[in-house]
Amino acid sequence: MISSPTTLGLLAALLCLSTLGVTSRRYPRTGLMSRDVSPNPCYTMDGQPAECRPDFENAALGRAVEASSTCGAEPENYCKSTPGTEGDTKRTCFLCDAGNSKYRFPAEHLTDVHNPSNVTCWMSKTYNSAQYLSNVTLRLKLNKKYELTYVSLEFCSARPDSMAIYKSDDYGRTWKAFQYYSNDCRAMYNKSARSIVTKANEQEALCTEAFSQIDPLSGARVAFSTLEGRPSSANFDKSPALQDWMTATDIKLVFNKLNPLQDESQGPDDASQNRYFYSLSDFAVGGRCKCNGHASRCVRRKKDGKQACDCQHNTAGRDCETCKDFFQDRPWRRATKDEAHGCVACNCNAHARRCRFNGELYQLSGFRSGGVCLACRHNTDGRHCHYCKVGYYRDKKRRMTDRRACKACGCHSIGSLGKMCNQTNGQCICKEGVVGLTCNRCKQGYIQSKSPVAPCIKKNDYPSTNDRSRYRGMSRGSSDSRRQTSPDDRSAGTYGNAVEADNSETPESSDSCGNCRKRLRRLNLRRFCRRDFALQVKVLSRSTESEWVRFAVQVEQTFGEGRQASYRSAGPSTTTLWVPREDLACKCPKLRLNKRFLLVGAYRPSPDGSRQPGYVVDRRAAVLRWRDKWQKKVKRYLKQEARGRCRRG
Ligand SMILES: [Ca+2]
Repeated sequence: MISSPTTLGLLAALLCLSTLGVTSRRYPRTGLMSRDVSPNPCYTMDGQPAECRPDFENAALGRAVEASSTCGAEPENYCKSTPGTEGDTKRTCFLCDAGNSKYRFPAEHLTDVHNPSNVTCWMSKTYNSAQYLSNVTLRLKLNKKYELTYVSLEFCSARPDSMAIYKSDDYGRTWKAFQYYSNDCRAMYNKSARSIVTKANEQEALCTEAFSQIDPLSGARVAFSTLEGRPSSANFDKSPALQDWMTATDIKLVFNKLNPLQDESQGPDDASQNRYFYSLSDFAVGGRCKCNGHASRCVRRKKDGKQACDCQHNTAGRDCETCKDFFQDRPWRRATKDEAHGCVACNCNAHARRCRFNGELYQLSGFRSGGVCLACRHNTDGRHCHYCKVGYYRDKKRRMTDRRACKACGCHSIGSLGKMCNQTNGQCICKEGVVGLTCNRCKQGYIQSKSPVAPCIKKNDYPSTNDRSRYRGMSRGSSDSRRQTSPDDRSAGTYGNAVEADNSETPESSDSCGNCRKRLRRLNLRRFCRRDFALQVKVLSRSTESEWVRFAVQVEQTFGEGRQASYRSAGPSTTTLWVPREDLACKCPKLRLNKRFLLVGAYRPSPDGSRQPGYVVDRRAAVLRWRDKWQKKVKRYLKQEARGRCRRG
């Protein structure tokens, strides 16, 4: 007699499927490759990541089982009832002695190789009567998360009256019921035997009264399928609830009650006192080492000897449940049949080794990229280390990925207004009357003074002859001017070259504002495509913080991509805009209180630390006074972006 044809049928099908899975993985589909050079199953032949899983296995095989009770620590007798020839039951008694290899029934026998022609059994201590409930537990530690499809038990004794299967998915800290078996579900477990699983209770354990009869007296199998009867089982790939339900690190069997033997009422005798015990020959759990679709095998880890997935697709963790360091551009996801969801490296232009994921930016990017580079090196800065940090400018002759892509501004400590220079051409901001890329020379018509506040003064304001000794080395074009006559002059660098300086100046360098105002008000598809954010804001307040001006703004609308195309903030959400003071002096941008603006720009860390919320508005951003027509224009851009125009452009 077998417990259930349907359950076993499913079991056979699962085993069959798993075998097929193994075969197809080991031998490449093309059949051209030999067995030893089988390709990595986690990648397609053309190198694309693909969902992969470890082989299906009996995860219990060879593992230790902790039994709360095992017979034979002190030799004891036990008796078995077997059907007699005339419909009666016959009793035969045996010895259990853990010290005797012939008569021992240890827990190892539960998970050894099951050979039907040489069955090995574990056996609990014997009990006086079935009336005295005695819980006996068996715990199997898998020491790794597995996704289990079945738990299968084969009995050497009669099946218990009541038993339960529990699982833990946190290495034994908490336990959940998997399945109850009882002749009376209501009395024993307060469960209905007629419950069914619906979408709403997919993680609920059921109770069945079908597998608890005393017959057969030995050899019965009870198999629990974790997926059977659960609505999402066909779509298990897309059901996190069911994936959780199947996940286990430990399985515990609790035998709550024995089945009373039919002849117990005949009164106790010697033999009846030791006919009550639990005994199983096989405890199998079928499943796969859980790797979330990102590994095809589990291996023993070198650092701690623990079993762990051999993670692919740039994932990490024992179950490939996170992204590897630096592969944080997208959130981690489990692989599915259709999409491997591998982790993607942050784009840091080869200037950073670490990055972190920012969900807000990911959403703003239309779910394309959310990585923020940390600790940009080589004097770079920004979310992707894609521009030069303050005090440096782009060397156009080198690629952005070059270690020397950013050159020091070298702004003159006296001639310039600060350490910042124009990031594109390296022009420092000069004090009045001072010119030169690094503000190291006096303008034509100006001569050097000794004042650090006004290092170059108009010729007409030049002091009388008597005072001249206070100003040195300023005669135009004079070779004397190159003399380094005092420490002051040394720090003033080449101020003495005032004549040459003026002639060699480009017209632009005298006005560091350039045409920034115009550029800031320009918005085209190309600029829109490069953005990290597009917002409609209203300016609430303004304050100055050293080199920066801080604007508190209310975000009235955010423009994303696809379904997120445009949405109004749920409530009034405020954020901070940071504008370099020197830019604001050029009216780049011209932000006015209580006015609305359309803001399109790239992410940069705010000056008071990258963790602070807010946006930096530099000269590459577009800042436009809000007009209703922008609504249409931005939506048009979003549509073009959705059609892939950005990628082509
Ligand atoms: Ca066995």
